[in-house]
Amino acid sequence: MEISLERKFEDKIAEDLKIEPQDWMPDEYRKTLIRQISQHAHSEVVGMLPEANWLTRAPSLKRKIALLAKVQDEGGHGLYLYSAAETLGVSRDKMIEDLHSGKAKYSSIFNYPSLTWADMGAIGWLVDGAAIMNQVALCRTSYGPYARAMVRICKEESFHQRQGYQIMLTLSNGSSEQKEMAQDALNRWWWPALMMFGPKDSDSPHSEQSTRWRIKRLSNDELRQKFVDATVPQALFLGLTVPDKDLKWDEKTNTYQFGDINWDEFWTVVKGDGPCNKDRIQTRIKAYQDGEWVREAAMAYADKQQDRSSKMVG
Ligand code: FAQ
Repeated sequence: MEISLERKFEDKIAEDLKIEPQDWMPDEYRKTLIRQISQHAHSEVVGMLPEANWLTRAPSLKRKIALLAKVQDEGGHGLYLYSAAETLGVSRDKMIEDLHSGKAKYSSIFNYPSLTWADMGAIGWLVDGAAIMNQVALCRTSYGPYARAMVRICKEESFHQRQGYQIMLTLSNGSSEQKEMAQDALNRWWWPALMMFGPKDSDSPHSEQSTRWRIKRLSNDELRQKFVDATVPQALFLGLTVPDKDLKWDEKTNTYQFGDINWDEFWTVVKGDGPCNKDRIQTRIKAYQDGEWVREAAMAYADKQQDRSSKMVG
């Protein structure tokens, strides 16, 4: 019985069909998806914080509206992703508890501070740019609810990337102080953006199995390379310098070769000792506690609605 279910699952994967919540799936496949999707959801929600920091200081009403819409979108992405993870049998409360206790991860990138307005440009351009590179590939991931959430998320992320690039373009064509601010933001966000794709393939414990199950469609290194190749010409167009002395175009492979990533820094941040890790989690815990009354009111309203409709049926 079990063998034929497993065979059916493997056949679906081989035929590139989607696995749906009601389908049988190996426990490890379910666990891997819960881990990845919940971490992805947490990244979207914690990822609201560096930009929220600048909402009250946006330089114009137009910029403020665009940034506010972007930050709200990220919260929405978190919600789609928590819902996708819930279809695998994990509760939202459990996922949030794991985030607050430090058991669950979220993207390393959100543990860096946003120091100037130019960081709003760099985050949209580089962080959303890196996120899209990964998420476009995830539109073809094997688990149906995750793949479908990604399609909508990618559409919104591409607007985010453009609003960030547009800020960088304005600053790069502005006064010398503004151009310096843009360069400084690129200097600080470039390497952390490359780290977003995760450890080198040779040091990535989950890659082999996730690739076999078609959860991952491109490897960490493949996605990182695609990001570098797409982004370096954008930096050149801005007249900015990518902070990598080893960066060079390779005629043979038609790709940019780039310098070594500081993996010690990456693991320090992932393990909880980055510049803002503690602050980010404390802020999330406080926001969750402050929102208790909203959740209670929403649940009371939902219960009342249910009461009313069961009375009407009765
Ligand atoms: N940060 O074996 P692998 C966004 C962990 S969304 C922290 O390679 P895997 C939108 C990894 O979890 C950004 N931890 O793992 C936005 C694992 O630890 P574990 C988020 C990392 O899963 C923009 C260990 O290292 N995107 O930015 C990181 O096969 C602007 C070994 O690694 C996603 O989550 C990292 N960077 O591949 C929002 C995309 N990298 O779990 C607001 C979905 C690795 O065993 C503003 N996720 N680790 O304890 C994925 O594609 C994959 O999970 C990877 C990692 C590629 C991130």
